[in-house]
Amino acid sequence: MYFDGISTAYDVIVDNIEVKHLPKQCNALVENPSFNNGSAAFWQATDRDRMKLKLHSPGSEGQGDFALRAYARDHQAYGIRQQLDKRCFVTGEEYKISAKFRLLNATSGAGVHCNTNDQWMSGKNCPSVMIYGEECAVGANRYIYWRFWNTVQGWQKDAYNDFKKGFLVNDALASCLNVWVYINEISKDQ
Ligand SMILES: [Ca+2]
Repeated sequence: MYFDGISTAYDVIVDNIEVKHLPKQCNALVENPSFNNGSAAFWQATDRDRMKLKLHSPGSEGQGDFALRAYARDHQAYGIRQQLDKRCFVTGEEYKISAKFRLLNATSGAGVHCNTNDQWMSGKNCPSVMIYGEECAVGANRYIYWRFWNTVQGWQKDAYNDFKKGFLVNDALASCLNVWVYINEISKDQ
């Protein structure tokens, strides 16, 4: 560790320098998954000026529990995202994504249906999850978009609905400089 580029006209005073090892958290890759402390830390709006994020209660555990609500979105592409620890993505490793989703009408706030048969952005598709890799050494245009469509049957409009998908890390994903998880491509009317 060294400092340079500081003018010799100044003295340099430093205190309490530490280099800490931050352990990889590959078993629970997503930080702050359940908003338990009433905090949305680690989560971002995909486009800060075109939508809003707010904690929402009841969460999936009922009253007093929190979930995160993305609303006032002016395009289907907008949603929430979190950057993942890309050191966890080693070729051949398997991950399981799980989440609980609700959909509310953007105007009335009432629960709404979606169609799990729609494995594309139909305007009626259920919430899905995307793994997005940036600046990858392998892959089309050096970006990876893996969308995991929601195929859970029997969507209940007035309840939290389970989402579960698995994926295998390949060389392309393992090569990316940054990896994000996105929840987006849901009709802006929901
Ligand atoms: Ca929660």
